[in-house]
Amino acid sequence: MRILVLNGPNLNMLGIREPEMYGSNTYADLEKFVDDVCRENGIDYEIYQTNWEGALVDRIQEAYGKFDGIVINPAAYTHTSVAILDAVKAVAIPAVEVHLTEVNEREPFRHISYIGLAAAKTITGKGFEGYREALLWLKDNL
Ligand code: DHK
Repeated sequence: MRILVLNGPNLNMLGIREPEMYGSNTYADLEKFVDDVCRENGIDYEIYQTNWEGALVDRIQEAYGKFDGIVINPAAYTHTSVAILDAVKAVAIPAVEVHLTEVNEREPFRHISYIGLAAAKTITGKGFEGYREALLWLKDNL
């Protein structure tokens, strides 16, 4: 089983950005966390972060025929991107949406999720643990 883990804009700033909201762990820490979970559970994976919407669309399209599941935190594009929603629908690869923070308890514009319309599951507010839950959910349900 191959899982693609995608992270959107500003997640590369973890550890620096709004630590009271996102915590003090860095993006490198998140990469290591995902690596540890995948190793422990025999999951073959790739992880990719970009600040560019089109790059996320490209990676989702390129996953067609190569990956069995997607874990995606589109970050701010969650709330704006029809293009990312359409890409996930186009490849029809089961996707789990993850957010580090509890988006539904933040500003109203963060309550809207386009990707959520195509996601098999949504996990919010659990920090890095949300990625573990997403990876294991895909492992158990694919
Ligand atoms: C990350 C972001 O960068 C925000 O734009 C989203 C999400 C929330 C998160 O909780 O992981 O609104």
